[in-house]
Amino acid sequence: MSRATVLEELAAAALLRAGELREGTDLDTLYQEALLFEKRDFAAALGNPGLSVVSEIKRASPSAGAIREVDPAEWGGGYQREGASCLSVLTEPDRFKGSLEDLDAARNNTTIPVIRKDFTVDEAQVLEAGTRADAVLLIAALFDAATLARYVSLAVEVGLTPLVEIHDEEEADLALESGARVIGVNNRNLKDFTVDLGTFERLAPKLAGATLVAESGVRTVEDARRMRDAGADAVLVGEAAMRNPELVARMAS
Ligand code: IGP
Repeated sequence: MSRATVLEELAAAALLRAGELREGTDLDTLYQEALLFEKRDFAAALGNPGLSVVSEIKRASPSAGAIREVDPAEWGGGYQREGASCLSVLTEPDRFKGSLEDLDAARNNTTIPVIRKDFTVDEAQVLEAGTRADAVLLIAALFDAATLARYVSLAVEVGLTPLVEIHDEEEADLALESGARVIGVNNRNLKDFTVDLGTFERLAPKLAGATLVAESGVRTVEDARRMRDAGADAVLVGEAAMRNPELVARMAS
């Protein structure tokens, strides 16, 4: 019998949370609230002529275990002062020890756009992101083509930037067909956690026209340069920035 991958486990847990969310609120109310919440422009913030840095608040992860206990308000402010263009805040509670409160705290103490980083599997969660964040992560591996396109449109409708995350050629096609303008290439394979910066280098040429974010495994200034040279508009840096926030200033150019 095959063991469920961590990705499947996280998606299943997210589906349960989505069910609770739907029981507690109706979609129309969430939709109206999302429309009213004033957004910061995440896509535009990645448009620097050089390399933009999206710095992540991540206390723990399935691949790294416990990383660092931080106050998200203070840490978000610190990242902004280091020159981050945007923030990424994990809101997944079990394996990443995040929460929506973390997202609110980081956003309220900064003026840069913030993405909700979670395993979004339901439109209620897209709308929920729209009530408190500026962008939402949509992991292509979790959707069929029609659903992904629908969630991309819904996000745009409520003023969110959808960041569609891919890891291979097939998902690259899905992302392009979904209408996403901002595409993240995850260098980490979420099924076995191996990291290869060559993933971004291989997929970037297929994604001409989109704003490109190189995600995961960017640990040094050299790694960041390598991603920029391969066509990245931005790097998304989690663990390395959590351990050494000064890196952000050195990666941003
Ligand atoms: C950051 P790293 O290797 O710098 O800590 O990675 C970010 O890319 C990673 O946290 C991430 C992620 C995700 C987390 C990428 N895609 C999806 C949760 C869900």
